Amino acid sequence: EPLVTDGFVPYPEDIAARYRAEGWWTDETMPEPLFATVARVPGKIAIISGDTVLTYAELGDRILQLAAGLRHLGVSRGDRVVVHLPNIPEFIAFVYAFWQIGAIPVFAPVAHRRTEIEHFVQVTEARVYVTVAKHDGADLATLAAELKAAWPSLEHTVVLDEAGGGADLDRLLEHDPLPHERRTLPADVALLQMSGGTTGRPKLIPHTSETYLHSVRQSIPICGITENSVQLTAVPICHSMSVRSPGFLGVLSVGGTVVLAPNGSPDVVFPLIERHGITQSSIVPPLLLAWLNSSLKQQYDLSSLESLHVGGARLSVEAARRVKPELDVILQQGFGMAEGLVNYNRFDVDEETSLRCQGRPISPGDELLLLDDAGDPVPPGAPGHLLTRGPTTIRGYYRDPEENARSFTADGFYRTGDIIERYENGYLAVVGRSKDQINRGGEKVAPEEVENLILAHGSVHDVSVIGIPDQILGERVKAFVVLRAGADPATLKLSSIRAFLRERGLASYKLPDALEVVAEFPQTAVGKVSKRRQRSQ
Ligand code: J2J
Repeated sequence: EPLVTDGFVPYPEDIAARYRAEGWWTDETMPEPLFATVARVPGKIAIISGDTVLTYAELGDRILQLAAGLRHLGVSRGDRVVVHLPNIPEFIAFVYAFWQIGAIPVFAPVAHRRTEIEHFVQVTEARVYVTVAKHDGADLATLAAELKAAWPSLEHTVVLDEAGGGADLDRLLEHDPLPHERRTLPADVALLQMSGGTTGRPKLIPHTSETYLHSVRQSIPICGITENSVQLTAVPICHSMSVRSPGFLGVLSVGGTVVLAPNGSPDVVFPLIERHGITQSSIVPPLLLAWLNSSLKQQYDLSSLESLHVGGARLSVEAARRVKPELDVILQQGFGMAEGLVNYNRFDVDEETSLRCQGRPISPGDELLLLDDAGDPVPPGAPGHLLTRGPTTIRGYYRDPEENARSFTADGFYRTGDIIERYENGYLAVVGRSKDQINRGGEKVAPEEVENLILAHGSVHDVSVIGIPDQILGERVKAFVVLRAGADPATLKLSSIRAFLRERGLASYKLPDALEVVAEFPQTAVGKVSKRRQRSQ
């Protein structure tokens, strides 16, 4: 029997039937492609992270042992669990262990703090929270204890030490491994991913094995992933680019090797590329720029690198042009969204397309609409609002009917908030955005979320948060603030607002990079804050 997850918007039955008949949705659940590889090439290396090297057999055993420990805690099919880990092998082991027992992991970026994590626990009624004791100076062990005390649904916390081990892990590993059997169905909700967000709270994206594995299977050949691939994970591991585009799911389903880096800075990743013969990585534009601009480039042998998938934010044509001559790799631009749709440039495109476009859809089932402001289709090459529907794209956010009424049309198209052009050759270019969101080097910030927290500051009467241009990140976060009558302007420095937001437990990438105190905000004709005019000030 399929699992009924309340708050999940199902696909209409005729459409689901079509996706299955076309072979886009298959009879596979999340762990099965990996365990097929474990059976095929048990001795091959699956994951490398620092000094840790795991073969497929070891990874498979580790997952089944963890699955047994989690089952022993009473975790079972349909339970929501929050996984909040850095780029360490335990991220992969835990999400597969949860999939193995049919639980639904929420992929929480490790940069998230109390505000975001508490929201996820509350909305999903999570039963388990998995994290590390400390990250980037934050005491997550204390956060785990506080959340457990505050939220009755949260029965178990697993706090790993910084190396990924510790007593909590040892306890989970005390049991005999669970046999690898199917405990969930392909149409069950398999995971919840965070959306970029435009509202006060991050929204959650429910994917099933059917939608997610279709995306992975399509990505594998387009990104050239084979059993000889050695993939570098240099952006946060919970991001779609690291998970499924083509991600560790892609690599582990064909028997390649995944190398985890704690971050993407050249001094960290160049030695890894040389040492492990990295062939592919999916990265965001600021990382690509850091690699291009690094003087370390000459000191390491980067010749194993074949292709770089660059996406998540706009890449300038100038930077794109430098990739081939300076790094001698294929630049594969992509434009995707955690909600589903993914586009990549194919390896055989002409040079201009590879520099200027961000791909075309990966699934023959993807439907794209490009509409003008009045809702009419635009001609080829003209900018339009992108709406999409298809076998990798969700029909609604998790437990959020109000947002769904805004973000999805009655016939199930997702309003991406992106403005794109589509050319005669089928390739797309992202040219703008209509949603109120800041894309800070690929990390998405919802102004409203930051504004709501700043409004709680005693000196603040009103606030407006916008994105301002940045050479490296593309955009940075700026807050305009109107002081409360009588408030002391000296209490409102950028550093004090940042400290205030940190104390409230907001992820650091959302903190304002700039602050300006103003007497009033520019208004639109209807008396709303004109963010457009603030941007041009
Ligand atoms: C401009 N904006 C872009 C690009 C995404 C693969 C690749 C990326 C993501 C991702 C992903 C862009 N140029 N090349 O999930 O699987 C902006 C758009 C989009 C939003 C989605 C994947 N590539 N964007 O970035 O959910 O605004 O997914 O709607 O994080 O990023 O963000 P996210």
